[in-house]
Amino acid sequence: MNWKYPLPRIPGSRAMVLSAALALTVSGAAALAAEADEHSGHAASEQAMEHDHSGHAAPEQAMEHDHSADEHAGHDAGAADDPHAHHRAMMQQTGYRRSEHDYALHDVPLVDMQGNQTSLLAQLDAGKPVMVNFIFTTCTTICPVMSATFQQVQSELGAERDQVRMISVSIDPEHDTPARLREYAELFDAGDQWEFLTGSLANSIAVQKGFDVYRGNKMNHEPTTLMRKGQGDPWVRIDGLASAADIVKEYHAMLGR
Ligand SMILES: [Cu+2]
Repeated sequence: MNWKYPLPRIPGSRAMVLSAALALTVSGAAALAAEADEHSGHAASEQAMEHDHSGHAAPEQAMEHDHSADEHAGHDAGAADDPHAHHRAMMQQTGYRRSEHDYALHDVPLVDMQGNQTSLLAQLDAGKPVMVNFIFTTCTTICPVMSATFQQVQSELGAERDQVRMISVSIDPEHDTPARLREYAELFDAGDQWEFLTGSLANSIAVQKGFDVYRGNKMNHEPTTLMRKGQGDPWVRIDGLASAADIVKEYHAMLGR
């Protein structure tokens, strides 16, 4: 284990994320969230307000009506209501579900964390196996866990990491600027093989819909990891908070070794 701690103000957070990724605890994630908020300089009140502009109307949102109502009720009352109940319940689930899919993906314009114009297919069809997840940097629930899991995956892969391309797509691209994504990538020691992508909100949603992970509201997003051996191969979809060991196991199975 060679975790670095580049951010002295949050010495405990990395360990918390890691332990959360292995044995999820609500308190650990909550503590991480609080510390991450502190680091990013976003007061809790600002974050609560963000729930508002995450409410991009969509058909799916109707199904989450109760959840949304809770979120809005929580704005004035501070933390009285729990907008993260959905995710907390999810984080207490163990195991994951594996399935295979052929997604008809369109070549959506995106922006990488250096600010360069790129596109979904340019990122995916780079002649390497790919792993994809969806995150937003101010998420205080499952995204820190998923990012810590990717961090641990790259660590477990060791030198083999150079053969895979790991991609995290922001589902809050209006907030997740390239600079913000670089900061986030550094927090998780992202190696050269791990790219973070942003772009317009419409394009982020298009990518999410392409992978059937769009849930109408960033607060409702689910922990899903997708991987593909190569162009033309099926996508292996991992639903649930799989451990790094599980993801590496599925990755190796997908490669056929
Ligand atoms: Cu999240």
